[in-house]
Amino acid sequence: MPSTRHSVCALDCPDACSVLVDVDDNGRATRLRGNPRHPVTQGFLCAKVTRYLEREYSPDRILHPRRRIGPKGEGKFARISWDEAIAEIAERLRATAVEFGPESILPYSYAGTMGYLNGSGMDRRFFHALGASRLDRTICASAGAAGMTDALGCRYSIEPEQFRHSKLIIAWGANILGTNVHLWPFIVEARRSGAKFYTIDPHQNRTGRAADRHFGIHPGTDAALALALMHVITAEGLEDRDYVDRHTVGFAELQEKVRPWNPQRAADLTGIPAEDIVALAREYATTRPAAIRLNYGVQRSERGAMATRLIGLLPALTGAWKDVGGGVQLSTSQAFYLNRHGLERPDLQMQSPLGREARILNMSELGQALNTAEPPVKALVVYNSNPAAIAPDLNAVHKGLRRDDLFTVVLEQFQTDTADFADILLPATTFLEHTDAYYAYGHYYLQLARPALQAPGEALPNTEVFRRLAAAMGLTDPCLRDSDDDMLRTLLDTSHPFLEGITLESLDERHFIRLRVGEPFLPFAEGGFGTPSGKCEFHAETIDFEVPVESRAGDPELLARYPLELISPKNSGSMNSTFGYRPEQDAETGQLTLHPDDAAPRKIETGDPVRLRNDRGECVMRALVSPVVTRGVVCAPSVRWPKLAQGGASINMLTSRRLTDKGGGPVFYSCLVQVERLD
Ligand SMILES: Nc1nc2c(c(=O)[nH]1)N[C@H]1C(S)=C(S)[C@@H](COP(=O)(O)OP(=O)(O)OC[C@H]3O[C@@H](n4cnc5c(=O)[nH]c(N)nc54)[C@H](O)[C@@H]3O)O[C@H]1N2
Ligand SMILES: Nc1nc2c(c(=O)[nH]1)N[C@H]1C(S)=C(S)[C@@H](COP(=O)(O)OP(=O)(O)OC[C@H]3O[C@@H](n4cnc5c(=O)[nH]c(N)nc54)[C@H](O)[C@@H]3O)O[C@H]1N2
Ligand code: SF4
Ligand SMILES: [Mo]
Repeated sequence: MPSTRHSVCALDCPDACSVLVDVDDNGRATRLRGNPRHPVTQGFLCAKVTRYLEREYSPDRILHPRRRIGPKGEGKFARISWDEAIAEIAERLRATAVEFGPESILPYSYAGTMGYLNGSGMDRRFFHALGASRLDRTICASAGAAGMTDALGCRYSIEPEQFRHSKLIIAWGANILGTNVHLWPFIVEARRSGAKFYTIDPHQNRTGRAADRHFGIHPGTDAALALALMHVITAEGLEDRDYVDRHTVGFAELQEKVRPWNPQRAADLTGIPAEDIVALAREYATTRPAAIRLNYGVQRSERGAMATRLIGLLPALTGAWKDVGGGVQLSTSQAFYLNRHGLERPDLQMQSPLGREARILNMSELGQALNTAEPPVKALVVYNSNPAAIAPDLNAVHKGLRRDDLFTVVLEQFQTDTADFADILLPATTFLEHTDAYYAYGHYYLQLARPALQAPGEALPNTEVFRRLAAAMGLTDPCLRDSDDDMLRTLLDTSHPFLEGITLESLDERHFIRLRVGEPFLPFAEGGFGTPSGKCEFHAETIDFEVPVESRAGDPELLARYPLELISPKNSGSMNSTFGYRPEQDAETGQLTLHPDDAAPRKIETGDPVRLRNDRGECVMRALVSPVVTRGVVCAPSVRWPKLAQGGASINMLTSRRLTDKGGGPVFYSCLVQVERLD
């Protein structure tokens, strides 16, 4: 009988959709649909995942374990059995730990799946029990998390469903139509009731083109804009006096701090005219409810944490948190107070041969970790990630991955650039094929998915691979033998009130359950900030502003050689590098948008091949000349598969190893380059 099964989209996307899988008599899926009952999914999926069955049943899936037979990076492999693969990995890891110490082993993973078990479950237990190096998972959001925590003492956000009540919505470094499409229907609803929708972005992408107003800001200058908005709000007495008095600390000092930030000063830095800044400040402070959708674009620059913090302070000045449909949304993930300690078992490090907490290596500095760390990294285990495409300063990363004395294991679904560097390559299941529980960073529903489809070939879930490795290495802690359901029960074993009453049984029955955050969730309507005082603490003494070194106002010597600001934001048709093998995806990520005023002196026209370069590297793309980018900015949608690009080089050959002001994040969008036409 044809049937419909439930799943959850596991991709690294705020929407975390509830998915329905139509299955035919033979257990083969015929269609994926958005669950109409889920309040945020609302019955539709994005274009890329609507087509996910092509990926699921692709002849290019990795179906069996493989051992490398050619040089590293070439991608030549021979099939081996699971027993051989596990035995060989166990033996190599054991020998490496004995010779160089367990910290010479490094796991490397990110959010290929947002599932708890396959993302941070048995893998963490395994590496903790070994005493392997720990990985600081900073590649995406850590600067923003640090900035928001500085602002609010925690990271609660307003929820998508509330946007329908807003009267002014600002997408600040947020490409909603491209990366967060399930927020859009709520914005459409708000606009039908008269709301205005503005975007603040150096690139007027699809979202910006659909806005009532677009503010084309210079990259990395958002803090200056936020300071000037505060200047106008406080100078004109537009703050919410009652809210400020009752729920904030340090207003007088803040007012003093922002006094020098007159609109003209911010205009010079941001490129947004002073009168527009004044008008925006007035409108923002006097429109209720006012919502800011701040996504992660702002924090991928050198001063990204400070910018996030200052934007995060705005609703405390205007009292926007009091309103349903008012406040800021960056991420909702913090409210998922599950038992991560029990899931990940960091305490196992103490019983490991290391006997203490292992060192932490920052994933955004993978190039340094592989080339210069002491003690050296001798074994690398990669899963849920494609570092050979997505990491900054990619030439250094490739150099490290090519080392002959590095033993590399990769768990993958597809033959990515990273897979090409593997010594042993293991076939991984997709989210349609394994059990997992899912948090979200764009809504407040916890979800559970059971396998909807049978795994093809010999593909295995990450959980099972690490279970087998633990057994082969003679690791004895009983938690290393836990089943997926055992791990789920541990994960749900928490006394936090937001999780009250949520059990494995109720999740199995209902598939998604709203956290008990209240409805609507108004985290700071009555104060309740995550600070010692419970108030929003402005801490004006720690507010400062610096322009990024790599920007038009930055290092003049660098600017003379590399006069264009490169941003490499998300593509619309993929998920970072996940669908990079699709030809139309390769075309999208192979295109560089330049402003006509920057193209003309370089004699570049649409369709021309162009070379981008800086001191770190170069790559070749195809030009699209258009005023949708701010003058002086070039935009390369990311992330392309390097091996599909000319010379094996994509945009991350140019991005910097520098880290953000806080949080240790990468500065993908603070990057100076030169562009020239290729003849
Ligand atoms: N289709 C699709 N969806 C995705 C992804 C994908 O690759 N493709 N990736 C997923 C992931 S991993 C994440 S983290 C989220 C991210 O989702 P977003 O944060 O929305 O994505 P970004 O493209 O990183 O940045 C958003 C916007 O910030 C702009 N921007 C760049 N620099 C600046 C700046 O200095 N100031 C301002 N104001 N704006 C700036 C960019 O032009 C972009 O339009 O999306 C997720 N969803
Ligand atoms: N230039 C530039 N670089 C960027 C960014 C940018 O905006 N510009 N964005 C950055 C950001 S925000 C992020 S989050 C990172 C993303 O970096 P990654 O998390 O590495 O991103 P993906 O390209 O989504 O790769 C995920 C991989 O995991 C695999 N995978 C999926 N599910 C599973 C599973 O269950 N098991 C196993 N073993 N594998 C699985 C997929 O096949 C895919 O190859 O990229 C960063 N890099
Ligand atoms: S990628 Fe995002 S929008 Fe698309 S189906 Fe998955 S969760 Fe939904
Ligand atoms: Mo991300």
